[in-house]
Amino acid sequence: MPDQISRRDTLRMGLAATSLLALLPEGSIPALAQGDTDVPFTDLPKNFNPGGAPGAASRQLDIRKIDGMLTPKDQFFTTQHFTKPEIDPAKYRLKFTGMVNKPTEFTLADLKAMKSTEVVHGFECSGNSPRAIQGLASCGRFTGVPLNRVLKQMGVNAKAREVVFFGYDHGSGDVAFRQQTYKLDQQFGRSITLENAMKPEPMLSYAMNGEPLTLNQGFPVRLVMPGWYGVANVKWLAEVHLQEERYVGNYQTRWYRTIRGVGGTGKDDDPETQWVENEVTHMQLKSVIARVRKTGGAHQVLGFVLNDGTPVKSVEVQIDNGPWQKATLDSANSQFSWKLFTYRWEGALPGEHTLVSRVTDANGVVQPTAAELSRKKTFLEDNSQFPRKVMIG
Ligand SMILES: Nc1nc2c(c(=O)[nH]1)N[C@H]1C(S)=C(S)[C@@H](COP(=O)(O)O)O[C@H]1N2
Ligand SMILES: [Mo]
Repeated sequence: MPDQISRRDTLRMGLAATSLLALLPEGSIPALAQGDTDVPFTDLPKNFNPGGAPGAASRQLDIRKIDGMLTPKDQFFTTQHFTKPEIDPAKYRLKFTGMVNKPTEFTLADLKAMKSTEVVHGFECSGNSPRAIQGLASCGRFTGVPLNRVLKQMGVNAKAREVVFFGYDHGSGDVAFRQQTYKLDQQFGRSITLENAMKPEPMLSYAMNGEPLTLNQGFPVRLVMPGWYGVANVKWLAEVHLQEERYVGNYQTRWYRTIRGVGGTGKDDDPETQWVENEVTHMQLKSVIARVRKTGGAHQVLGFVLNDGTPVKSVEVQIDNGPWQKATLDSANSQFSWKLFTYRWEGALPGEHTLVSRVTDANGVVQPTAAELSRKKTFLEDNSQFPRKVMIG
């Protein structure tokens, strides 16, 4: 019956077309065409050099160079407190100690032999801000073993509540106690609750973008904490220690905390003001304009969003205090990647312009302005809107 056949064929073709559509990248970053040029920013500090001197210990990402989801390993930002430990991969050991049923040591080969997973993880240092032109941020595809699988295999004592991660790096650090500051040898350590450690995301990672971690990124193994600030992602991982008590190491409870005024009229001396102190944990919702290119007859504004993994509702761009306009989120974005966005700017006139972006998440949280963050006394967790200045030629 030709009629039926043709109906079936039509149906099949329709299905094929639908599934093809689902694969087509909607709103992906338009590829650079020949003749496209970058528009210069006029808000950069003099002698702006985010890459630092060759071989410098710390490096920032030149966000004007972002052209895709993954940051190449030779551009990925890096920062740390001490010198970088050079570890012989053949001698590497990762120890699990404390309140585990079977204290265990893993070699790198042991970890690589386990079933692996991947996550695209975009993160920033909690000290990243407009002052650093937001260069303490990057995004990589990390491969490794889920921490919860290792903990479950080993068995955790029912009383354990805290999981502490120590790096192989250490050095002299300032440890404050009341009016005294001591210079003491410190091993880099950070902790999370056992509840957070048992979530699916934390990963013992040994590869980024399909290659072994670089020395800068924590070779041979680092903790990857999707949705958390950089500091939680302990590099050169040496030991995972389970305990019942809170861990109060220097880089947990003192260096990485934020002090904010809450309540009252907003004046510091208002007796109604409460000064709330918190540890630096999940990333605060932020968007950044990174790059502006002249392309065809218009300009393309490109930027990124960082947050804790909550779905993003919208990103908007405002030009010269005009109306907020919706930007397009990139189809390659995933829950814990940075979220790339573009905005097509039509009819830009020659001269200097101010561009700013703001992001809103699915819970209705809106990225604050700098003025709205004025009650935050300490400089970490600056997720304020970042107005940029560009010169159209
Ligand atoms: N072992 C160790 N891990 C560490 C640090 C450190 O000093 N030692 N610094 C943390 C901080 S403050 C940040 S922002 C990130 C930076 O990670 P990256 O160098 O891969 O970008 O590493 C974190 N992990
Ligand atoms: Mo950091």
